[in-house]
This record gives sequence, C-alpha cells and structure tokens, in this order.
Amino acid sequence: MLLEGKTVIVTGGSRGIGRAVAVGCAKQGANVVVSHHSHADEVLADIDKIGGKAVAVQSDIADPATGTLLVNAAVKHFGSVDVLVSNAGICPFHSFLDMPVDVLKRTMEVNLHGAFYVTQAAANRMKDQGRGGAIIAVSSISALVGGEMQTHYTPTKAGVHSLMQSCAIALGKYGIRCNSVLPGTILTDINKDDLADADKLAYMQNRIPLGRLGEPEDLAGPVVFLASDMARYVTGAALLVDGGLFVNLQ
Ligand code: NAD
Ligand code: RM4
Repeated sequence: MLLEGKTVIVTGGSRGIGRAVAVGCAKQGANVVVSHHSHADEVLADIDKIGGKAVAVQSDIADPATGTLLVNAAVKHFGSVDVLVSNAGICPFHSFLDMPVDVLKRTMEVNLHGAFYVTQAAANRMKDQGRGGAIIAVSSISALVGGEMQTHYTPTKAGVHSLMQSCAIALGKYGIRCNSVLPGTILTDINKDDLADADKLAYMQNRIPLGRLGEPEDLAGPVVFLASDMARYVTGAALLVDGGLFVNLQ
C-alpha cells in the first residue's frame, strides 16, 4: 500500500495509460480523481471492483481553469492533493509540409499548455498544504527521438519533460518532486490507426528488445514508484518505459 491515504489526480484517466495508472494507484491505497474528456464509467467500475475510491471530472485539459477544477474536486471529495499524474494527450498523426494550423495548435494546447496549467494548480495546493507532493508527467520516448508524422507532437513531449525539470527546481523548496515517465510504444486508442498498418506494426515490434509492444499496465508500476516515498530523493528525472526500444539502434 505505497500510496495509502494519498489523493492522486490522473488527467486523461479514463482510457489507455491514464486508466491503468489510476487503477494502479487505487490498488496501492490512493483516492483517485480521474480527469477525462469523454466517458469515465469503465475506470470508475475498475476501481470500485477493487474496493478503491475514485471520482471523475469531465473537462478539457486545454482550458486554463481545469487545473483548479480538478484540485477543488480532490479537496472536496478527499481533503487534499498529494500526487498529480499529468497524462492527458493527443497525437493526431499528420505529415509536416501540410500540417493544418489548427491541428498544431490543438496538440500544443492539450499536451503542453494543459500540462502546465494543471501542474501549476496542483503545485499551489501542495505548497499550501505544506507537506510536499509528487508530480509525474507522462512524456514519451518522443521527447528523445523524432517521428515523421509527429512533428507537432514530439516537441510537446520534449516540452513536458522540460517542464518537469524546471518545476523540480522551482518546487524543490516545498518538497514537491517532479519527474517524467517516457513510454515507448504502448497499444492504446492513440495509435490504433497508425499501428493498423501491418508493416509499421511489425517494424515496431521487431525493434523492441523485450519482444513486445507495451501495455498500459506497464506504466502503472513506474508511476506508482515515482509517486511514492520509495522515490523520495528522485526529482527532475526521466524514466524510459519502452522495453529497450530507445537503445536499440544497431
Ligand atoms: P488514449 O487515447 O488511450 O488516452 C488519452 C486520454 O487523454 C483519454 O483519457 C482522453 O479522454 C484524455 N484526453 C485527450 N484529450 C483531452 C483533453 N483535451 N482534455 C482532457 N483529457 C483529454 O492515449 P494514451 O496512449 O493512453 O495516451 C496517454 C498519454 O501517454 C499521452 O500524453 C501520450 O502522449 C502519452 N504516450 C503514449 C504512448 C503510446 O504509445 N500510447 C507513448 C508515449 C506517450
Ligand atoms: C508516443 C510514441 C509512440 C506513438 C505514440 C502515439 O510518444 O511516439 O510510438 O505510438 O506516441
């Protein structure tokens, strides 16, 4: 029970990685606030089934007001904010030379600006509570490598990792730790269409030393670790969770 009594906000917690992280935190005794853009019934049922406590808040993470909304929900239902997992994100795969301005702007606003607003809101609450906290951004292997159809997306993933590095400095004096996880290729809705291409799927699978694409549950352990006191001296760090994909150049 590494997170017993702690309140964890997970943005984008209704699906994919966020859902697995929300359930993983609940299994470790956390109360969970799930932020989402669409329906959250499944994750609430998952957490209920294991006897955990969770509430869902529907709101667009790109809206600067959403951070405060989530913090207020956490305080109202569970009395505090101890951990933030900034996970909500989109990746509308698109070629570079004809990238529509609205696709670029939306990707930046959801992935990077959204992460900033919610981090700021959670950090202010943690500071006022006076007992520290942990913030984990779901960045990506894409913070380190490029993608032909991801020229709008990879800068946001480098950006959220950079945000955690700067926040680790800005918030260290309050005992608030800020770290990133860098998932490799994890099978979720975000890449369903991209990986429907059999050649691309085989290429990705063959590049991964551990021999398989990731599952959302692969992220739960690393996030719980960074959220917990087991990682009490870890801040400003980035943890690759990619089955070895990044190091497999030749
Ligand atoms: P997903 O599509 O399964 O889940 C995305 C979640 O974000 C959903 O809960 C959705 O409701 C939420 N969301 C999307 N737009 C939102 C908005 N405007 N406001 C609030 N919530 C919003 O995708 P996923 O793969 O689980 O992605 C989660 C995070 O992991 C993203 O930040 C993504 O960049 C990152 N990531 C994914 C992979 C991968 O291979 N799947 C790899 C590296 C990083
Ligand atoms: C990740 C990484 C994955 C891709 C997802 C959408 O950051 O690039 O390979 O499938 O984004």
